Amino acid sequence: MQSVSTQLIDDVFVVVVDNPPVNALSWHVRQGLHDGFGQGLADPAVKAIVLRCAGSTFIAGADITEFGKPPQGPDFNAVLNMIEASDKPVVAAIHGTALGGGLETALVCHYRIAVPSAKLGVPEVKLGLLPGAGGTQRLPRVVGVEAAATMCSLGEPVPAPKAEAMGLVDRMAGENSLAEDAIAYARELIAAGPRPTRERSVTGDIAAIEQLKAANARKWRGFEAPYANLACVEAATHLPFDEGLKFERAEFLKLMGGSQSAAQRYMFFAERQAAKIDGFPKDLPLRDVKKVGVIGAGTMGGGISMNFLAKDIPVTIVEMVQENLDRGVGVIRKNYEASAVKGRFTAEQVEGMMGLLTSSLSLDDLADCDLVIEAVYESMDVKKEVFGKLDTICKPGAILASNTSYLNIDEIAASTSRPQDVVGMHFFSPANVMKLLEVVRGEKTADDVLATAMAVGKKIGKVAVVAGVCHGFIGNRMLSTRQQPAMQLLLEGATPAQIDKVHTDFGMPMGPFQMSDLAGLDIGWHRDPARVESIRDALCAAGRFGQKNRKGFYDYDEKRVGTPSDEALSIIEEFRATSNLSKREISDQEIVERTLYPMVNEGYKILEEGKAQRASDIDVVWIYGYGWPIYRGGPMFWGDLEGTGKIVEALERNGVKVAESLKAKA
Ligand code: 3H9
Repeated sequence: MQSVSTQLIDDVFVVVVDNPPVNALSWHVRQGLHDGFGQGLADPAVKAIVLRCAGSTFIAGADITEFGKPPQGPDFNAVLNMIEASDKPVVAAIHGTALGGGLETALVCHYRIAVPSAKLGVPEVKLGLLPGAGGTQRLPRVVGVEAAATMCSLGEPVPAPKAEAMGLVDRMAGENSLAEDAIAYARELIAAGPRPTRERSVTGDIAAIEQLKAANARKWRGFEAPYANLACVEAATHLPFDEGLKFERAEFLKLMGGSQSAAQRYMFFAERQAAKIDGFPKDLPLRDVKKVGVIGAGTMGGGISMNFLAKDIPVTIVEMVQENLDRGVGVIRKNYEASAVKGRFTAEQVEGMMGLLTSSLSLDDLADCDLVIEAVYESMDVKKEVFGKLDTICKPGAILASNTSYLNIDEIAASTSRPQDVVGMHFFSPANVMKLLEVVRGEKTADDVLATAMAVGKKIGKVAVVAGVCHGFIGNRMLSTRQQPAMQLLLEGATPAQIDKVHTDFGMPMGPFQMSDLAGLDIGWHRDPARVESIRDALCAAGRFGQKNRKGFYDYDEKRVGTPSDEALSIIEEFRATSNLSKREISDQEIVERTLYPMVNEGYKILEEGKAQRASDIDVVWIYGYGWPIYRGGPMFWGDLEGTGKIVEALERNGVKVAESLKAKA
């Protein structure tokens, strides 16, 4: 396989990597670099060397598909050491993204030239890894401890102009003249000669490392990789270079062999796989979406609108009452302004986005929209009425989407004369923040409507997943299999705090009862205080509605920080007394078995029924919609790690009907 070519242009030798789509460092690229540089180094006519890439990007990293497979081709570090040891100056010419092993390759080159649009970074931490080819040792020698620690532990790429200011890029090239500019630069450097990064000294203060840990303590809870990255950068400050490399290698191998990185690498591909619709050609023509209508200016409708406005897509938002419309538009503005204060937008951008928003009290104003998303009250009758009206108003070919989180899309579609244009687009609250979008495929949804809804999701920065019609689709359907046993455990003697802690220790952002309090306990409550048939009824009857009135399963202070509530506990005790259950000790393990294992089981049922295309889509839903810890890879991946045999045994012991496919796997 020939993925590296070379060329001698007068006295400058050019090595070109061409390994689409992202020029990853597959074994044949490492081989090609080894051979190409070998040739350039041996040739006395060569006075300087340029490394550049064909296609849309510089090397975007190691080839992740090779991880975990038997090694092939030359050792990457050996190739890098050979480049760094060159006695002729070596220039990396960077466009697109120089990421991970790609940036590490650029760091062994003695100088770096980049186009203004390029980005440079070490995103390994997002794969549960660290730069394992010298990045943690060379980066602090080029940009200093603080910048290196930040780049390694957060994994965010740096735009080329900023990289130049940091000293990571030495020279900016013209956006369209990189190849020539790099050769000219290399020629200029012949007199200066090589500048091996390993020989430079580390600058900066390690106090920055502790500051990063303190600032990100919450975000990094449960993660191993950010800390390992920082340990390596810190090692660079006190170990000789080769010792530092050994330290980095050992840390890298530890992470690579662990389950966190396996989960995060799996998610990298799962996320990309989710965008694919089985049986659809890649080039299926899509419908044009240039103007969007949103019905409902409440929390969901407002959040949904913000996604489109932020991508320069005009939105018409419709409400029934002027006061609600004004409030909804006001909230959108307030949210944007708050982001502007944090530096995410400029004041002009906020005005620009608000300028794209039209508000209206009439559905008639949606007549020219290409996509209309309904986000009204969760009632089948109300939704049917809205869709019936849309059918008479919207232009032919417009996509009619419902943001319902539970209801049957087919029934909604049947209230129109164009069920082929109807699809579910289920956003997660807050809709402008949460990355998940469940795209619900109705029985009659046209292929191009489904594909367009998925593409729209991608355009507005969501991870979109196809779901089939069933109660609660993928995410909420699995959620309910957790909520029911959690309630039952309360009756048997566990406390809300104990159950929630098991979930937060597992890595979830909140437990089942914290989530119920956030959503509101009175949602769907029958509103009859005399009718107490569940713990939820008892809490509502006592006026405990959740965070909204600072009393739910927990008591909340004015900052909405919850503490266990004696009153809630005694309401639970009283309710237990009306049942014939006696209180007993509940172990944390039992909580895992009874609340998490049923979710895995439900995932298998969803797959059996064809309501999700693949197991990894279910994992994507739980990671991006509900905050399942990415380092545990989602419920399906975690189920395999935990052991399907163990799960089946516990489910059967607890009287849960086990999915046939799960049984078969056990
Ligand atoms: C590393 O470098 C370790 C070293 O420190 C040490 C070693 C000792 N490998 O995202 P896209 C595929 S770790 C294999 O849709 P975009 C991807 O699956 C690595 N395949 O495009 C997809 O395939 P398909 C550190 C890869 O334009 C196709 O390329 N580097 C890799 O939206 C297009 O990808 C990273 O973590 C890879 N490294 O974004 C960077 N990367 O079409 C990871 C991509 O079949 N990559 N593919 O679905 C990215 O962040 C984005 O892909 C990138 C392009 C920004 C480059």
